[in-house]
Amino acid sequence: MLLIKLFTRVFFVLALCIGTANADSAIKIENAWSPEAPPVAKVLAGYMTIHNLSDKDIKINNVKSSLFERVEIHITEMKNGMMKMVRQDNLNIKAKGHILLKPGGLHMMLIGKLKPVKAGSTIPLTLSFDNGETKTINLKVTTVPNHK
Ligand SMILES: [Cu+2]
Repeated sequence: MLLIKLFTRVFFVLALCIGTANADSAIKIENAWSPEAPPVAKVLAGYMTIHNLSDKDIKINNVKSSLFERVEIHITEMKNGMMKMVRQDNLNIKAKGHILLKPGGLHMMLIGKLKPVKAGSTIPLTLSFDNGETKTINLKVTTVPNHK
């Protein structure tokens, strides 16, 4: 009888541990925002901070939004004295590190707007990572920068 009780207890603790491990996410996204653009604009930008809380590097496989035809990750660079945007596929986030997407640097390029986007509303964005995680966040559409 005692043995059964003990076994039940051990099993319960084990189940609890597995449950916690599954609930833990390696990715944390903060300060997601998009500057308000004129209604005619078909392309918008998205900014945020993406943290990798795990001890392994994680790459961004894909980003999409139901309000846009497609989403790309770009970096703004100076090349031969010209500002140029370079597409960043499978962008890496170092173990225990983070990437900062902000005006003038790394950013999400939201291409081919399908519906009107007004200040005060949100843009849903779904990011998938090579650790198997998928995260859906909302970019706050605002005139006020939200980055730190
Ligand atoms: Cu861009």
